[in-house]
Amino acid sequence: MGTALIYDEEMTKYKLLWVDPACKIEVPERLSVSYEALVRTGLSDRCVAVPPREASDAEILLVHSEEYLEGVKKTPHMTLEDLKEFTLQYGDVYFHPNIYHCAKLAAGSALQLVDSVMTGTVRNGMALVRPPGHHSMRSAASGFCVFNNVAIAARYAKQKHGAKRVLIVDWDIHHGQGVQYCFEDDPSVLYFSWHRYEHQKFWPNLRESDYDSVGKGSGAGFNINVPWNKVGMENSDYLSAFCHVLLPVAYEFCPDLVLVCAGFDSAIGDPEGEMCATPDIFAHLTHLLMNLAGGKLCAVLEGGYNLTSLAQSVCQTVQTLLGDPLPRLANLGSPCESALESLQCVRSVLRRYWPILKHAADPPTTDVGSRRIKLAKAEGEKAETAEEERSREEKVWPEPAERLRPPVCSASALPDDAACPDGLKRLTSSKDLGPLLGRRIKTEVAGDADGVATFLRLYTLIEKMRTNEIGNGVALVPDVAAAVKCVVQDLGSDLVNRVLVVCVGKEELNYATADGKMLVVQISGEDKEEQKGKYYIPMCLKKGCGDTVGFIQAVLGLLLPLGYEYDPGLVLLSRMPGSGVGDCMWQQLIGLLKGFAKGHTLVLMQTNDEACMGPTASVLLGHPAPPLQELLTPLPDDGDALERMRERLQADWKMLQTAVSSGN
Ligand code: X5A
Ligand code: ZN
Repeated sequence: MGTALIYDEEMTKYKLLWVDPACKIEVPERLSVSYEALVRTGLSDRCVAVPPREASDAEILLVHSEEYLEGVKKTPHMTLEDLKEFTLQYGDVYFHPNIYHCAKLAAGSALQLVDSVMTGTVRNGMALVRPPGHHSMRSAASGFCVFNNVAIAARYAKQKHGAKRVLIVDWDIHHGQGVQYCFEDDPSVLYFSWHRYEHQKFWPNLRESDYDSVGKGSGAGFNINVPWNKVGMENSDYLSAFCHVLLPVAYEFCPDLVLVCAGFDSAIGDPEGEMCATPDIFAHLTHLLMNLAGGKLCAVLEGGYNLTSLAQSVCQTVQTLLGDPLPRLANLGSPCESALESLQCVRSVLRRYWPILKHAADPPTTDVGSRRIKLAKAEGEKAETAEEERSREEKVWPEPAERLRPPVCSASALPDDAACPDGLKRLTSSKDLGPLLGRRIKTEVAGDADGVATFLRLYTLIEKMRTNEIGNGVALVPDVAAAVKCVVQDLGSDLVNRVLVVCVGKEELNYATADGKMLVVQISGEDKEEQKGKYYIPMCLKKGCGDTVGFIQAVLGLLLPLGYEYDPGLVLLSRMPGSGVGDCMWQQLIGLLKGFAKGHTLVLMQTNDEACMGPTASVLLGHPAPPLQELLTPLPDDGDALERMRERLQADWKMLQTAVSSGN
């Protein structure tokens, strides 16, 4: 099950033929440098090359009007003057004698990708296309776009492959108004877009790009706009939007297919977006979507105008689709006030439609909407100073770090009589512990044969992860609680800098974790006493871990943001026997946690809990987790508990914030 890559040099063969400052950034090199970067890094060789094809008239008409298609069809035969005139009826777009051909190939590429993914030829894939699509409307070209590639692909997936629900994630920095208009009243297609908005001052300057456009009629709630009202948004702002808005809704929506309007003008250095998120953020955005829809994900290129940033971002995306370990996102800042205001607004309008967001806070008290008009009036058309222009163009950022696949993906450390799942490498416990650890084992677990065996199994796995000889691993131990204690007290901090300890189920964890070397997050059905300090976070679910919606709510809203802010060097996931967590939820949890610590996840399970070895091994080996079906309405108590936890912790953990700080 591979990753498809669609590219054809033909789509570089059109360009702007006259002077138009608004269009000069949309150049053929966008495509060639992206592809060359994939070739240079060896990524393209690891993909399945799928050829594009032309979309048929019937396919284009799934989204566009006959009059519009007929109009575009004439462009290959037009004179330069006619092309200019034809172009004039639309905004920020240009035509060229070869663009109709390329536009058919771009839309057809998206369809080829959908076919490859929906038939199971590949697991996922990316199409590098020009022209982009998300601005084009039923009867109009717009913003460099001729046909709406992704919108056509969504309709096609429904019609040809029977997809019931399609999620479109538009991480391009412009609002894909064409996609919004296409599916506004359609509950079978959920459209999420974040975009530079600046209270309507940024192109395409539409009132309906704001957070309160949630869809119409039966499609109400299925259109999600996150307007960015300031430039300079960072990784933490993007991740917050995913954790606190998109992912909860996406899990509740439960798509059969994920389409990404993959524009990279949302990355640092882009002259259009002017944002500050680094190219490696796209590895995480991609990863966070890869456990939806059983992994069926199709990314289709949209914008991206800084050639360096674009090529790096494309590589990060494709490398993630291929399953390579995720880069660590060090020094994640806290989301900015403006981003939080947007998230608070959009969460508050969505809570009526999505039970999983039911507990979201009220909108901010200051009226964000009125600011739109006021600001637009006050600032007007402010000319950019030379200084501002320079600072916009001279952004520098480090090249993304190499993402090395370990020689062994997954390993196991098991008792001799336990079977090892296919694909996992069975390790025999190392005996060579070095002088320090040798001393510890003598003093602390002497005489306890089980304790010694556990210690050796964990040590062997952790040590091999630390040196990147193995990616992840699973250990079967006689007593999970004792094993966690062993890591927390004896092993963890000697070997790894920060360990994120995730405990599923009841477990006595009465040892100090105050120094930040460990962060313990526990999800259980047990009522826990009040949280002690910053590094021990017990989340109690009223109906226990079998309550899938409560569980995923806690994972997305609490565990993920904490994990991103903590940036662990190792994740220890322990499963208490009888926790009640369902297999699918367990697999989703492992899948999501693999985004931390370069994929170094150590799963601890009890020897008599072997039944879930298969599902565990499957996700550790890189197979997508099965979708969580039929999420029920979460218990109000759990929502409240989550909110109280957030309230209590957000001073220490900035990524937990979902609203502006009180007083604003
Ligand atoms: C696909 C895309 C941008 C159009 C900007 C027009 N279009 N000012 O990024
Ligand atoms: Zn764009």
